[in-house]
Amino acid sequence: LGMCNLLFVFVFMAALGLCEEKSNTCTVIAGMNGLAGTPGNHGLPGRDGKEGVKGLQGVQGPPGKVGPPGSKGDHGEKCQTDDNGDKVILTPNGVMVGEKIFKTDGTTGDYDAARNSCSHMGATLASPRNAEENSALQQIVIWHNRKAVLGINDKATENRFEYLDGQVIEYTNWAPGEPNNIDNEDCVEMHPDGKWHDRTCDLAWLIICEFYSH
Ligand code: MAN
Ligand code: CA
Repeated sequence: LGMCNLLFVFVFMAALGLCEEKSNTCTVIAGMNGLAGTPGNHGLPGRDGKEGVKGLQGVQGPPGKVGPPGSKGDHGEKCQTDDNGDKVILTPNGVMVGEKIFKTDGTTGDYDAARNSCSHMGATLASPRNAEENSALQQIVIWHNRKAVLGINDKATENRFEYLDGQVIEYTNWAPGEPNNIDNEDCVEMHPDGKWHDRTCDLAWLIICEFYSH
């Protein structure tokens, strides 16, 4: 054994002897503070908080369902082709053919009333002067399903049918067997088929006037 080891053993044994001798009175010197412990477990949940402030308005939602169908609209304007293949603009109360406009307000009256009514509107009683005008006028007669009186008569001379200005008519569309003057008939009516019949002037007809668009 070297010197150093001998010394170590000596000191070690001496220390043991000391403590054995003085074990009842051994003073314990306070140690250093320990390290901090690990964090504790989570605590119990807290009580409910107060109600929060109102949130912001949300974004617009998706479009709603389709609504129910609307009510029926007014009669619109009808562009149609007449019996002769001519294009006419037809409304419930009027038809435009060439530069002429046939128009009714739906009222009825005898020949004198019809003539006066049209005159008051700055117009004349409807007088179709060709097949195109005749079929255009016919559309209104069909629409109202009422015979109309024409601005044509043979009041002055029997069987000499003339327009309101006194000129002899240049176009006719008599029904078969007409005019027959069966009752001293000086006035002319149009039926829904577009054909003409001479009749007495005191009947009640649909009043249709003619205007010029220029
Ligand atoms: C029938 C036909 C016409 C005539 C009328 C008169 O309809 O004979 O020609 O104008 O009767 O009521
Ligand atoms: Ca007749």
